[in-house]
Amino acid sequence: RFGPEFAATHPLAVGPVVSPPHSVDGFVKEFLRELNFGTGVLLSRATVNDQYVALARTVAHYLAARWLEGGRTRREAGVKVVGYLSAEYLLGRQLGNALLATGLRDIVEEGLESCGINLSTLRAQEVEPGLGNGGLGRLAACFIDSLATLNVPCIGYGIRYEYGIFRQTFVDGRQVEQPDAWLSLGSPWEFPHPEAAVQVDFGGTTEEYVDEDGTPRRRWLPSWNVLGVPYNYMVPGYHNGRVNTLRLWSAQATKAFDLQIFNSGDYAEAVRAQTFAENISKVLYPEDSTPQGRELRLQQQYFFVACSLRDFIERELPADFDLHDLPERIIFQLNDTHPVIAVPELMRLLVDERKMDWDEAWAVTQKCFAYTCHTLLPEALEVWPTEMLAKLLPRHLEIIYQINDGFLREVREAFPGDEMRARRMSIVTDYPERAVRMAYLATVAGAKVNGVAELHSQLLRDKVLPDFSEYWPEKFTNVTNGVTPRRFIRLANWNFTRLINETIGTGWVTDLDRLAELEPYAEDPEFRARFRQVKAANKERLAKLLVARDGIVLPEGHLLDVMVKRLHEYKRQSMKLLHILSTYEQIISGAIDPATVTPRTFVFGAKAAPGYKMAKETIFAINAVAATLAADERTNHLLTVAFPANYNVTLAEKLIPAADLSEQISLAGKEASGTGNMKFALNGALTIGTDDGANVEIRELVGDDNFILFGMSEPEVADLQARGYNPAAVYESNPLLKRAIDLLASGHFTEGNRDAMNPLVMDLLYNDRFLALADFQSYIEAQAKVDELYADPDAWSRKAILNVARTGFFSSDRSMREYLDRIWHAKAL
Ligand code: NBG
Repeated sequence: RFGPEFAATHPLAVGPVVSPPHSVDGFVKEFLRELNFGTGVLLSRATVNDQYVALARTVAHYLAARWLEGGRTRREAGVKVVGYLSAEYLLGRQLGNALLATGLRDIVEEGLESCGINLSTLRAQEVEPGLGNGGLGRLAACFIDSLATLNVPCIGYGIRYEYGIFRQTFVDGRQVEQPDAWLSLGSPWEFPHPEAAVQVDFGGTTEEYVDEDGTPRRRWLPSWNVLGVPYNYMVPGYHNGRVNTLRLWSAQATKAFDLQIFNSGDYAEAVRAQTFAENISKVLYPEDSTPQGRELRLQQQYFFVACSLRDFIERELPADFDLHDLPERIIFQLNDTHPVIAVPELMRLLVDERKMDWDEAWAVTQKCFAYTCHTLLPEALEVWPTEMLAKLLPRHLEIIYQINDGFLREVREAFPGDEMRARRMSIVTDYPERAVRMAYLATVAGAKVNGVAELHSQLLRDKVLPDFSEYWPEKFTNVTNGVTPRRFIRLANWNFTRLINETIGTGWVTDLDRLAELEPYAEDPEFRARFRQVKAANKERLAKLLVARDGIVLPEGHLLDVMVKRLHEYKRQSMKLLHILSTYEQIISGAIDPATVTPRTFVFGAKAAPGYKMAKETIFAINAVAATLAADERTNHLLTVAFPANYNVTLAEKLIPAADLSEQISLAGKEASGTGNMKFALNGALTIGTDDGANVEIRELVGDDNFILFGMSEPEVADLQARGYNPAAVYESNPLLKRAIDLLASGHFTEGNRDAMNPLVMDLLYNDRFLALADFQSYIEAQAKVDELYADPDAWSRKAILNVARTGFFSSDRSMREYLDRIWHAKAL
């Protein structure tokens, strides 16, 4: 029975693979089998972690059946695949999402109960894979979720960091970073394939040689290498049977250690090469939007794209595939500049290794890539010194020069005599040092270039890449970001989900525009009352969590005002703090009657990059204010500041559904899009925000009456900066602001120690790069309007419901459809 015949025909060998039965009995059998034979323990002796691992593995079996099938049908159909290249994926916990995708939740809950196990206890055991910093990484996770749900074949490629984004703790109010050892208990969601490891070369030199046909060619003679081991993760679609792949690469030494040196007793030296190699995927760089140009980072970038291109070409395509047709089978999306070194790598594969003609290879390459820019901050646009490239990737540097030569030839032909333009557009710059501008390389190579919100795409065209958009207007486009409704409404906000389902059915989960059907219910007092019950229940759930997690007590009945995002000056957490300080100062100085103050709890969640001084000073200030306010009997029933440490996806899922007010207060023209803003609106919070990023589109959709706008517009900002901005003068001229800052500087929050607040105070007064003082008055007035609106619960909930009903546009399913139609030209299977 088990001869060659079996191997060639039986479903167990070639598929279709059958999933375990979807029944309580079927599940319990699988679960116990996994616990016994996968984990090697008896239920009677199993720890919570054993149970969690066995459960995760069991659920993974159900998914794997579909995964294997999907991979097979995709390869057979020979369709175009989206290769999402991203250095970050901020996935969040996997178990809840897998249960949702498979529809197994109720079966699992009942089955576990019959074993005396509580599902929520096991869910709480999961450590989230924090393989990203913030919006960019979370966006990648939302996108792959949507592609799976749209039944579009996609392989997400990235890095399996051994340590993800650091765990934030506070010591005396200051941020202290702990390594994120997310793998210390193992990860039941990954499928390692050490046998499929790919070699990645680095260093060395290049040389010219003459090939068999007598053609002179160049080749790379690298000096060292590492192995990339693929770890596969399943990315399930929602209730559609599709499971895509996320393939994360882990670096390993090609040679574990030197036995000769080891035997001679120098143990450290014997493993040096191994340690060096494995450093490449050791830890995520913790800078959000402001990367430091470090050599290890370039190693990481090249490492994962080299693995990914090889993987796709050699393992996903038939052996005899003609690479001239590559654009029919793959589109690589460059998630910011981090993976852009893939461009010269593909050229090297085609020209050096496959001996394709340069021009043909360039034509192929230009069709295989598209580039998304996620920032406007000049310091965030990656630039690699040619010296570093020459040392690490000498052949790639030559290829970049050759690409640039060809491109500049084109530019000079198109604009004869305009040498300044050619210099401005050159991929290689000489100032302040000779370096490669990765955004330019991506723009030249990419079939399309997009920004992530209307305003951002416009500023990208007009301010960051004006010469390029003039030259190639049709290359530039916008795709406004989105978020997955599965994780951020359906999973995170079950209370609200139930209400929505009862009102308009369940179709919205995969068709978020249908939230529009809620619009008439905004006028229904009973629906509004139920909406308020949902908020109250979510606040209660959050309060329970924060007591247990952080020992933070949330007062009842407060307006919940939330600002969660990375700590960055342009996002202006310090302006939020000034609002709190001003309110507090006015109460204690007797300027306002406490009875007129709307009781508010301000929640912050924010990690600062470890080397970002001013961001860390801001964290210290928030914590100091939080502590002082908590102890002040005059105000603590009215104003509470809560700053739970280590904000992450798991906490976001509890915080966002509880929020009344969403703080989106970046300086206009600085936040490319924001995606938290979308999650809050979709969960029924009102936004107080500037005209920045996707706030603009949120406001347009929900209407001016349902959005609290303040602050300068982007042209006004540009204008003020051109005229010369003097924060100290604003401070002198605004008594409210002056009193707030004076109080901060007075030592009131630091037991009389004035020096402690000095860095922040001085920066606000004499630098204030992001014009917090300039927008302060407008912000305070907008906050007063918030209080006024909140005083009428019915009117407030009406606005909140309209926010939900009108923001279905911000589903990442919609974003993905736009990429598919306008950029990728790929289809659902
Ligand atoms: C971030 C932007 C956000 C945006 C996300 C996702 C980087 C470089 N950019 O505004 O700051 O929402 O990308 O597009 O992290």
